[in-house]
Amino acid sequence: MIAQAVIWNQLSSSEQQQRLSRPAQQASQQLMAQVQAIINDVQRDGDKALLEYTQRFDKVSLTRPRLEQEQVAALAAQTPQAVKEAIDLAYANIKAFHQAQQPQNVVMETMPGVRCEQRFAALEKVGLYIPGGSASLPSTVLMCGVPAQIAGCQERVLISPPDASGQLRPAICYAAQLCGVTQVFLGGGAQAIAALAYGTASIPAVDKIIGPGNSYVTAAKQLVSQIPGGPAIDLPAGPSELLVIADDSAEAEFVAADLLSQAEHGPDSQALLLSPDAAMVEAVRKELERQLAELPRAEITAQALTSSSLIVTESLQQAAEISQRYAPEHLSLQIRDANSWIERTNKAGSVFVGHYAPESGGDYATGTNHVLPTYGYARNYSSLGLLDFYRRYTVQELTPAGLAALAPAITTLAAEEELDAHRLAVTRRMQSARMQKDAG
Ligand code: HSO
Ligand code: ZN
Repeated sequence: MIAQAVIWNQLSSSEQQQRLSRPAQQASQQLMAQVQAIINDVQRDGDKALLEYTQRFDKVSLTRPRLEQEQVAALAAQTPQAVKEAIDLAYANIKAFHQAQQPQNVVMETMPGVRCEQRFAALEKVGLYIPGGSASLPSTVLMCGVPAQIAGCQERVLISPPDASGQLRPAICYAAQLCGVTQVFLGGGAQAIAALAYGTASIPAVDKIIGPGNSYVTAAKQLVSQIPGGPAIDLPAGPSELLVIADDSAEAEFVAADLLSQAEHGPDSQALLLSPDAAMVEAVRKELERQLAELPRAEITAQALTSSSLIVTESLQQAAEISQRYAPEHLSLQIRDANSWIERTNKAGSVFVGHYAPESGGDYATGTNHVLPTYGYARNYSSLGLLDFYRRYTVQELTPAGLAALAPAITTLAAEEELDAHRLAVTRRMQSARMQKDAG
């Protein structure tokens, strides 16, 4: 049974809060402790610990975590032709859209003789975590692998939990090959993240860990990012979320189909509908019931729907305000003149505009990235993009005249901060014969 719609203005503020809270909120103390213990084991025992956890959690006994390039190639070759072609098309679009995100270096003179630059350098080693779980996601390989390839990261290490036969699905291998992944390993969960962070005899320690995951993976990424000198991480990408804003121009059948498409990801996924049109909300509710019955993953999907809500708002404006407060991973605007609402609803990882932009379009093939901030982090984190595979650094060069122009400010500030050595690094130059000579 799909829950009845609620009217936003009739909810108390704590009920409103409850409706917008995520089912899998922040990792508990207990989960953190469990994950830390796994990380410690992998730090100490490397591959051996990783393989033991793979045996325990994935129920697969492996002799080593590495999948050799020939095995990857052989598996990739088993991918059905239609799947290869679909991956090829998605790859082309994702590549085109991410290639257009190429960062530009900045060079300028802030004052005559004072040249400042901002440059970008690709990260050398990136670890791409591809979740396993109830669905195998070759599309996630593309979302992480394509920007790593375009940026030119030298080592692009993929790790993903093995299937029951101790391998990866052919389509995962095919996508990995397209993205020129340099090494492929078998492993999942916190143990895989720990292996990428500390390195093992067979797995290199990486500079940054990229990719979505369940609450264990997310907790492990947070913990390893605090290791002194440890890896950077991308963004908190947890269970999927979709918020749809619909008006009376929407098609209830499409709206329900989109809500179900995110709900089917997992029991802790969340789907919300906001509409000022009560009749539309009721039509969507009926559609959800009808369509849910036909889904192969109906059980998971129904579970996700228990933490989902159908909400009648007083206006589109109110719907927009609620969306900004919730900050969904995906926002779908199935309303008239949808483009004009984007700015007012921009706290979202990715926005789907109009009646013909199903959320699953962005999951696979439009070209946008599907690794997006969840849990409301769309408020302050960005969706994964090409820039996440670079670091930026700055450069400055001063002529004698440039230094002379800056000297009073630098020496005054150094004196104010009582940092005399700082001041002297300038005055010694100013008083030097060398500088007089070079100034000409
Ligand atoms: N909607 C998921 C991504 C995905 N969907 C992969 C299908 N495959 C999180 O954005
Ligand atoms: Zn999806």
